[in-house]
Amino acid sequence: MAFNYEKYLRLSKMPTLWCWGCGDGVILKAFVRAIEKMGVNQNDVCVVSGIGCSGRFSSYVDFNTVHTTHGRTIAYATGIKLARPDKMVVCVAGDGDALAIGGNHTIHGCRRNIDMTMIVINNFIYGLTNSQTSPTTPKGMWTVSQKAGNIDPTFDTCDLAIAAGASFVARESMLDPKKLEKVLIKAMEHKGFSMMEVLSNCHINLGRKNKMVSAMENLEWIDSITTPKKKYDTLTPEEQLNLLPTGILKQDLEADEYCDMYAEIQKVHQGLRKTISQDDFAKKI
Ligand SMILES: Cc1ncc(C[n+]2csc(CCOP(=O)(O)OP(=O)(O)O)c2C)c(N)n1
Repeated sequence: MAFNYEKYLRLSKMPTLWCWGCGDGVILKAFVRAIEKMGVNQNDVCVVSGIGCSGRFSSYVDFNTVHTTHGRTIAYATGIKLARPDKMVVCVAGDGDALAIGGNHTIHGCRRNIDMTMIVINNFIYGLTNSQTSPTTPKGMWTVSQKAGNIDPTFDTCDLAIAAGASFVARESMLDPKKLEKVLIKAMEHKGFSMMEVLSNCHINLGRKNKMVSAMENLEWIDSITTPKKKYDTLTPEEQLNLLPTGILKQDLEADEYCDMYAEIQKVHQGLRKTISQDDFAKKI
C-alpha cells in the first residue's frame, strides 16, 4: 500500500520552496516514514528547525513545530525537552546553521547528551542565501564569498559530534532513502543526543559553479566521497583521506542523559530528595 504522506504534511504549504531535484524533500519523506514506523503519535513529536532551505522543514510537516532563528535550534529544543521530556524532539539544521553560527550550541548539545535528535542536512554550502562558504564546503570549491576557491579547512560533522560527547552519531546521504529511514529510526530511538548527518545535494548553489550542474552530477560526487563504515575501516589512512564513512559511527548506551539528571535536581529543589552526591552521579543517580 502506498505510504500516506498526506497524514504528515501541511498541504496548504505545498509546493515547497525547495528547488527542483533538491535532496531536502527526500530527507523529509524518509523522516515521516521513520516516524510512522516508530509508531509515535504525531502530537508527541516536536520538530525544531533553524533558518535556511533546511529550516523550511518544520513548516511542511504536521507535528508540533517551531521555526526558530539561525543557529539556535538546540537552544529552543533544550527548553522544550526540559519542559516536556515526554515529547520526542528533533532539530533540523543546515551545515551553516549547525556548524557555523550554531557551532557553539551544537558542541554543547552533544556534551550535555540531552535526549534529542539533530538532523544536519549537509549540502556543503549556504543554500538559501546563494552560495556562501560553509564549514563543510570542500577546499578549492567556488563559493560566492570565495570566488577563487575556498581556502578554509572543513569540519567533519560526525568527528566533531563524537569529540564533543554525543552518544549517538551517524551519517547517511539521501542517495539511499531506505537506508536513511532505517538509520533515522535508530537515531530517534536512541536515548541521548543523536547527531544524524545527512549529505544532500545543492546543484543550484554549489553544483552549478563546481562542475556538477545537475542534481545527478551532484549526487554522483556525494557517492564518490562516501563509503560504508565497514569498508572505510579496512582502508589505509591514505585511502581514507577525503572519504566520509557512512552508517552508525558511535552508539553509547551507557552515557548519562541530561533530562534524567535534571529530574533528580528538580527533586532536590522540591524538597523530595535531600541532595545528590558525586557517587550518586557515578551510580547514574
Ligand atoms: C542571525 C542570522 N544571520 C544570518 C542570516 C542569513 N542566513 C539565512 S539562511 C543562511 C545560511 C543557510 O545555510 P545553511 O544553514 O547551510 O542551510 P541551507 O540553506 O543550505 O539549507 C544565512 C547566513 C540569518 N537569517 N540570521
